[in-house]
Amino acid sequence: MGSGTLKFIHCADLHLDSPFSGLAETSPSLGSFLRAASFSAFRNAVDCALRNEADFVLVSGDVYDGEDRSVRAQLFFLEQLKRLSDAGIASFIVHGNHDPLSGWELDRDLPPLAHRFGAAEVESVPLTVKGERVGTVHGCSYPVRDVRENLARGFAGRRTEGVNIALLHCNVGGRKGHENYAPCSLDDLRAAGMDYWALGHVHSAEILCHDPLVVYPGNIQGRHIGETGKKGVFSATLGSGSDRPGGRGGVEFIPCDVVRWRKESLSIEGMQRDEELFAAFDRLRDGVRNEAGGRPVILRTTVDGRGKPSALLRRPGFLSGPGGLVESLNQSEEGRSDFVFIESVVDAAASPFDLEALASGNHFVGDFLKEVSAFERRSNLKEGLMEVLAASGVREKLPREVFDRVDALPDDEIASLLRRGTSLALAGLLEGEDDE
Ligand SMILES: [Mn+2]
Repeated sequence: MGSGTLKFIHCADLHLDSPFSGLAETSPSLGSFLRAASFSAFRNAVDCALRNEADFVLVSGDVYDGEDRSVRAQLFFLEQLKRLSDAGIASFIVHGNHDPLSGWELDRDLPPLAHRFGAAEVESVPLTVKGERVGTVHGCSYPVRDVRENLARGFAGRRTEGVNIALLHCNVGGRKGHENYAPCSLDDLRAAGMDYWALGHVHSAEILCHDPLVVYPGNIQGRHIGETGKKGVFSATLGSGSDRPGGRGGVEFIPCDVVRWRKESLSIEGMQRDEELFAAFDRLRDGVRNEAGGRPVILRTTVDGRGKPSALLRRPGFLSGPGGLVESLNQSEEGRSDFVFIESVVDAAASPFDLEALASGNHFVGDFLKEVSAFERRSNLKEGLMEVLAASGVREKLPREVFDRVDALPDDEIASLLRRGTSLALAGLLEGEDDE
């Protein structure tokens, strides 16, 4: 073994051909852009390996989004591995819960320098760089989606001479929000004596340990509003010298995503005019656009604070629906490559009135608010709603389909409708409607 430094790219959770369900219906052009996003992000990762002249690339599972992977996704993946192989860059792949080996797959050859690990047990293959053996790569794929055993233990006792790298799709330390597949502890990983654990499964980038390096790169492209912020790969280095193989390791995060998801809030605190709300949306959008550095962004905005435009937000049809605020703002972004598309506006704003002071008053508005809070305190809002509808004689007049919709409302939605209704009623009672 000689001396030197190994350079490699570690990625995971490509989820190729991820459908981005939901937004495609809102905007067909955005839909087709998003449909291409997981592919473009992986192409960026491969470009990065070629540009940095990486020695090899690691792919730690969930290459495909679905067990029955699309032909397009399979052809694309092979094509990208071939680009690496043609440039003399080896690739090592394991499969995870989204793309276990049991799934349907085309019977095609991998490029010469690509190696895919089997699922029967941990497999160890020589790591050769520029014709010289520098160490070993160990890995194991999922035979089926639902792997509940601790696969990390199978790596114990496999360390060989030189640099040792392990690939595994797993849940370290029972992370919440991720299925508990191939559960293991950080101690299980440390015990195997590897130099680098190339993990997959958790969709946010995280370095669990620096010595040895234990790394989740996260997915390469956010797929929904729950996956916000930068997504990409780690560019890693490890010493391959015989003095301390695997030492002097380091990682650097490199974004590869082509569209970014963000959640931001916008405060209407103290606002008196609609003009101020629109100006605030413009400022928010410009700020988000600047920070994204040319990448398009899909943005969820929560409007909060107490101000006069709260009544505007609650106007039926103002926010969503045809011709509403969201649609209008999005239309003005069409044709831009650095668009900021508003996924939704969540109304968490309050009216400018001091509800507590009003509720304690001995007048009609005070009585109204006392009624509202008595209703809110009920343990079962749906039951309460049905009683009110029956007592007012509305219930028997409701058409069947309307009644069914009311009957299907969960309590949290009834509470939110009640807040909106209260705010609208207060605006009418205290300010007077100005547009009738
Ligand atoms: Mn995944």
